Amino acid sequence: MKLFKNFIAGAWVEPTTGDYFDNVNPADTSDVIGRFPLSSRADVDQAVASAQRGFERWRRTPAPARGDVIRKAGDILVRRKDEIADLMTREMGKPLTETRGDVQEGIDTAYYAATEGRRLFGHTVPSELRDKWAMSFRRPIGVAGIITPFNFPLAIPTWKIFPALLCGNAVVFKPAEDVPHTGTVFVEVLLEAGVPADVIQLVHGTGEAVGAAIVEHPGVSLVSFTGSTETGRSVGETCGRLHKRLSLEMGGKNAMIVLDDADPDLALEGVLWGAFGTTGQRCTATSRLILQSGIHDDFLSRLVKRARALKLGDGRREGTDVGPLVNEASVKKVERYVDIGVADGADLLMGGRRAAARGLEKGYFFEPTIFARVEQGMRIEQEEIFGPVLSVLRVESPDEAFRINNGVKYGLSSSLYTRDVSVAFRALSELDNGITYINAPTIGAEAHLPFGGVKQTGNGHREGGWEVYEFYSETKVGYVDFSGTLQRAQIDNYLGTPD
Ligand code: UN1
Repeated sequence: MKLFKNFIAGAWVEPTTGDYFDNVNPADTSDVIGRFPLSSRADVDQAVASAQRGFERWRRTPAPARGDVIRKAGDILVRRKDEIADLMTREMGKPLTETRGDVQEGIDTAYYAATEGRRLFGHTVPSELRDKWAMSFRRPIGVAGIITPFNFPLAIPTWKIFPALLCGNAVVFKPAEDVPHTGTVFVEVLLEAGVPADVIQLVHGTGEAVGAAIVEHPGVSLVSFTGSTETGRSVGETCGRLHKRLSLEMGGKNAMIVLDDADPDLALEGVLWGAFGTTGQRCTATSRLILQSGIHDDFLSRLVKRARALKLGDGRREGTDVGPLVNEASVKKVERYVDIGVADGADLLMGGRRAAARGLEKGYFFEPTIFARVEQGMRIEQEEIFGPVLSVLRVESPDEAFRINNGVKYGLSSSLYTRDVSVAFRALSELDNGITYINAPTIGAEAHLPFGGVKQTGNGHREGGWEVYEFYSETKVGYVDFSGTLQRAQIDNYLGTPD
């Protein structure tokens, strides 16, 4: 059995605990990928101490040179794309087409970050005084604690780590326990690209032990976390108490609205991909479908027919549409929500249980599940399930659909299918989400645009695009007075008449 290690202080090392956990293939639990460290606070202490040393050097490396290193990481990801996609599918289950897309998102993020090294814009503005310059520029912050989920095992770490490094910070990285192999390979890629050994640290283990130790460590100045809203709340409380900069990306309850005038074929393809892609385990998954009454019945019966034809299976096998859930706890959670939906009076049209077909018994497979007659306020309409469960609601008008879309505590993405351009633009301003798609499902964010949500999905920061660089750097202002005299701002320039 292969034993994997942490990467701390420039070396691959065993955890101080001596304890490990098994990383299993969710499509076949008899396939154990390897054993990974169950680290503790002591490992985090060593990682942070090394990262602090790394930061002192890296922050002085010019940003374009840091960008060159990240470009090389992008090149290595291009070279290893298929291999990484395969190992990612093996440890978390989604089909190869999706894991290849996941790696591609990392590549896109790398190349964007590389060029950002030659921008990182500040401002130079006129001073109110003579012979004085006023400007702002960006400075690195320190050690960044990066805590990532299982569903985009490469893309999400790259969203955070590339900008963090580009801005001159050092990183302590804890990948989700379900995807430690992808996290390990990503760190190998960074090292091969030339990230100095003490600038990146990898500490495997649980959120309770390692995640909490990173968040609480006084040497970690900023934290970026993607995961559940519940965990995010406690991360937020700790960071608030310790005055740390924090970026949170949390849950979603994303709706797709299909109006009577929409192209039904297009909407059908969209909802199948949005609801059941990644087995529904995306923060952006389409978990609510809001149908206008004129198309409701017809659309729903076509949807059920198409969803029944989705092929469940090992994501590494050609032709698989939907892979397994990631682990047993996820299956239990989805089962619990199916029971809740039934008890609350929704109509279970299909699915609702573990898949029992031959060849699937060794994995965490769950049938694509559709509930109809879902009413606003039911728990399956309000709460994030993170599985292949779609709740369908019926509305009379676009306004009713908008109200339902907005009536949840989350605000990540939304989608509207219509041919009416006025309704489409109204939706862009009325829907309370960080992202709204017109005539496309709730998933499909691109690396060069800001990603994130409103309300309890986030805390106001964005990943991706140009905005993320503001999170990973601090604005500094410089004034240079070359007049040779004391010039008092707000005072001397108002003493006489300007000439
Ligand atoms: C997530 O949903 O967890 O928008 C991230 C998408 C991907 C990223 C999603 N590019 O579907």
